[in-house]
Amino acid sequence: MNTQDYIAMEEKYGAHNYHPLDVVIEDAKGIWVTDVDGNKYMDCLAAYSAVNQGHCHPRIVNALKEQADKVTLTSRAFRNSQLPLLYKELSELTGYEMVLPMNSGAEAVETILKAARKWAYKVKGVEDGKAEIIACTNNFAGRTISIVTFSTEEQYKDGFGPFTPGFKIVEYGNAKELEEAITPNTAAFIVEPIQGEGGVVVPPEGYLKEAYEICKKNNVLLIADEIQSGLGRSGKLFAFEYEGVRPDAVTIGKALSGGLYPVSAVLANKEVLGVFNPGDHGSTFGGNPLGAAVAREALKVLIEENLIEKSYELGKYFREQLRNVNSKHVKEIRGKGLFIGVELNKEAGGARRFCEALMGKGILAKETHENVIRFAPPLVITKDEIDWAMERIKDVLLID
Ligand code: IF1
Repeated sequence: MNTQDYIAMEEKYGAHNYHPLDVVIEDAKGIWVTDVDGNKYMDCLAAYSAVNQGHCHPRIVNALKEQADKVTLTSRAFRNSQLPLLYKELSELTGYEMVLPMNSGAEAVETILKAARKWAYKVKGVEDGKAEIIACTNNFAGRTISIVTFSTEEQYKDGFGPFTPGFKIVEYGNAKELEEAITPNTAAFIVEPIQGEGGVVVPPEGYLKEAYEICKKNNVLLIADEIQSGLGRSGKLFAFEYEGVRPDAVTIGKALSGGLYPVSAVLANKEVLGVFNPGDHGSTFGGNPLGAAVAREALKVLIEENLIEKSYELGKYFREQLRNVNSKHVKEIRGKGLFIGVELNKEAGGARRFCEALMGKGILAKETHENVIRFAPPLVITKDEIDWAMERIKDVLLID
């Protein structure tokens, strides 16, 4: 079978809930992927930052294989020998007292929404059923009905009502609006320190610090959704570090497993995660030993291979090289670390055609929000490989 055969089969039997590029990947290693026709591409999306450690990192693959031959799933009705070690290692790495493990990012977000509401009732003293949570315009936090309730992307909500009450939206980057939206019933403010799907948007300097102070002043939990921006993507362990704040809770996922297994988690101190009592919340696979073993090794690779520092340094280099291309199409180049967005002018006709042209030159990148090309390769990329990519990106940005 060739590319077209696979595409025809996928289109025939699969729900059409995506519009992927017509590349059928069969093999992947590091930053390179190979399609079924033998064509090789540089992956500049890294599965939306789930493979920060590079595709099929040998150490993480081995951790998966070894654990798969021991025990993979016990349910949380019993204990296992990997989860306590993941808890300890995550707590020591991040400085948060407690961890609640889940599987997808959306489940981690749903978990912290529940914890924030329960904290509001049990700790803050908000009247039962009245808790409010504030989110930002252009957020992306997952696809469940409660999470799309606070999406500002109409398509993500269309046809999925009725929605979950208790959410408010404020403009991303606008601390004044946040302060005005807070009431005595406000439980939490959830925010991405850098918005991914929103178009790799870095908020104005000082915004997160101001939001943190407003939350502190009003006894409101600050939740940082670092599922995409976290774990080295921004050039720091967490993007919130650029503002020197310590959110009350952090959601992580994606690269927590290096792309080998769905693992996500909520990090917080006892005051927040201590609201859960046995039986309040959970999941069949949440905290399973296979995912825990994979996540432990994925974190070790991140630290031992200095991927966070590499993301910082090579991200700076990559953005400098992009700024040196004098393209009439480019409106703004932004991002932190290897989390880069190239926003195009409206006249450029949308980012999709540039992504298709990049694919023709052996680079896989994904457009976001119509006019932004996102460059977010695995953090194992080298300077030479960035130079290789830049030769091709330059040609594409200079097309008519
Ligand atoms: C899709 C977007 C990115 C996330 C943040 C939570 C989640 C995500 C900041 C939920 C997930 C994924 C979902 C995937 C595509 C991708 C995406 F385009 F949808 F918005 F990355 F920007 N918080 N993002 O970025 O995590 O439940 O997916 O594990 O749904 O198409 P998840």
